[in-house]
Amino acid sequence: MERTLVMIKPDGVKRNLIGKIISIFEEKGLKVVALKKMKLSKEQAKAFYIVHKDRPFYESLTNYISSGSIVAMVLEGKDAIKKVREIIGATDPAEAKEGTIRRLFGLDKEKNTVHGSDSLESAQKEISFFFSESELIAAE
Ligand code: IDP
Ligand code: MG
Repeated sequence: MERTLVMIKPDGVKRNLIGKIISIFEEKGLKVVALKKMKLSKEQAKAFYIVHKDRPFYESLTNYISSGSIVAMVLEGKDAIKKVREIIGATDPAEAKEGTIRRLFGLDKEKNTVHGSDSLESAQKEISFFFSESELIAAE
């Protein structure tokens, strides 16, 4: 079984979409392994998105991500990384396929409601960014 990191971004938490978003993943057969709500500092947001440090949107993105609470969760399932990316949809909600979370709830290319790891390597990094080993034991 594969694990991936999903983050509900501040726009999703602010609009009371936590339950709806988790339901979508559960209905597609993904299991919640670990879950937490927290507010990231600007420094933590910059560390989480460090791969984008040279992109023009880095400053605005990290201000936004640290502007309110987020929900981080580890989801498990067959091909979880790819499956979650499909359920989330394209970065720009306007380009995301019908029925995807970003198409349903995303506000714009930055405030697109959810994050999902894009590879095995980033999933491992992002899971350990939010969760310690002892928080990752229970899969049932
Ligand atoms: P992804 O989340 O679909 O993998 P990335 O290109 O990795 O998209 O970008 C990370 C995040 O940065 C996006 O989810 C979005 O919040 C933000 N972002 C990406 N491109 C832009 C942009 O052109 N303008 C503003 N924000 C952006
Ligand atoms: Mg990405």
